[in-house]
Amino acid sequence: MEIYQQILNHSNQGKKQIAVLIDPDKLLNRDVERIAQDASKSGVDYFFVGGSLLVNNELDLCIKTLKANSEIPVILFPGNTMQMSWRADAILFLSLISGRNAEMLIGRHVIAAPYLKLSPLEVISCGYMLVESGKTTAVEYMSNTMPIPSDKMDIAICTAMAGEMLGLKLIYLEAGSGAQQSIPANMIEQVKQSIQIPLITGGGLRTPEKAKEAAVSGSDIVVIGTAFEKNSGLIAEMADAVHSASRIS
Ligand code: 1GP
Repeated sequence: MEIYQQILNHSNQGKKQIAVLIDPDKLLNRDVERIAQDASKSGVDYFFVGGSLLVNNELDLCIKTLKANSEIPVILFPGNTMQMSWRADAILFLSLISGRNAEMLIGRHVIAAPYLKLSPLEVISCGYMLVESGKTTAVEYMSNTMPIPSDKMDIAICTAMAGEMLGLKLIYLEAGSGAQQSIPANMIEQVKQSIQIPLITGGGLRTPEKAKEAAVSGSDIVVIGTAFEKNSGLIAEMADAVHSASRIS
């Protein structure tokens, strides 16, 4: 089954999913191997792979290692057009709809389109919304955009609604990797109630309690990266916490 269809089915059935974010620059290959094995044992649903800036050119190796150690689908989560690889299964085609930087809204997409057309990757369009989280994040700086203030619910809701009306298939509420404050629960709730398409949230989730809260509030996919970089032993607990928020039918 195509990955988007799987996300949609799970969302419709109230089954919560967890994605482990791998930033190839922040991990040694042996750490990627360990995370892949722990994630497989823990029932993790997806790997997201990417970073705001990759310096070490380890993207292909990283995906190869994930594929050799698990059967979990690998979805590119690119910080820029150089972060693409045919080894992955799918790509989040991110349009930064919280910002007003034309390059991030459509410019880079035009450049990437012919490559993606030729590739076997499943392309999943995604409205990417950066939310203010306490300090300047790498995404904010690299994208040269202003995040949505965390108390401006109406802006977040209307932005997500507009993204859905434009035909985007997912909405991603992002506090930024390593964020001081994760996305407020009431923002997740209100955005979820305003759209029909699946909702992804992430950034700054460090405990199983916070991960579960994000899922209970309405996230269909909860993304966690930094918390696992030093302690992949936490993956099982986080995965259980997210999955336990699923609606029982
Ligand atoms: C970043 O939302 C993800 O894009 C994950 O953030 O690294 O803080 O878990 P963390």
